[in-house]
Amino acid sequence: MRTNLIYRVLHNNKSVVASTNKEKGEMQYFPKEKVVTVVVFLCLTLFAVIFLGAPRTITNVSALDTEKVGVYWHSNCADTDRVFLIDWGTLNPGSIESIVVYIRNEVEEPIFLIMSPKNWAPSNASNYMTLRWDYNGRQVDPGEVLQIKLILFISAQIKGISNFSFDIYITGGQRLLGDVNGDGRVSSSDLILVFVNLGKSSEEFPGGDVNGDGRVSSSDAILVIINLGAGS
Ligand SMILES: [Ca+2]
Ligand SMILES: [Ca+2]
Repeated sequence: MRTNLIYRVLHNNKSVVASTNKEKGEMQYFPKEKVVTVVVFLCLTLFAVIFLGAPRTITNVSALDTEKVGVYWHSNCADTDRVFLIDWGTLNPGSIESIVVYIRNEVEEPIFLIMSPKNWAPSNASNYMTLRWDYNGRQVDPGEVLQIKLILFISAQIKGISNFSFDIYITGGQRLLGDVNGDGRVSSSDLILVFVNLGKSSEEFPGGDVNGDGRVSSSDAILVIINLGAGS
């Protein structure tokens, strides 16, 4: 087995690194500059792997599933503009992506919008991503079009996932009492929205006026608390 012993010597008035082959008793000389370059490269690589980690990006596509509403890329809601698929592009951990769509009420009665993500693949992807929208909870009349921003939050702690998908289900229905953000269930997120919008009128933030008295107040927060956990 070949064993090398590395040590520094003075050779022809230049500092060099010498390698002694114990088996053959030969002395080999290497320029100091080359050895320093290799050592620096290895140190930088080690630093990058340990402290920066490998570059991480995530690709993602969402299919759109709708009932009672149509989702379009533009406000004129042409049939050729229907949104069937949302490509979120390349995402980075800790980033936020948003996409603007136009949602039209396509039934003959006023509705409230309900949106929920589903069919996460892999299933644990939902631990690291949150989908929200800026729908303010107002009633949507037949044929009326709302501009809505869908916002995807990617956790900085995401790991083990480089590619995933989920579907976005958007429908219309009756308002579930206390479901301020229109995700079909009453949760702490709804309570936070009420507190953030306290004092606003129902025109400014319709979803927060749970009891319909025209203003977002602590009474609405109480109703949300009473209904916590309702919905799917
Ligand atoms: Ca909710
Ligand atoms: Ca109220």
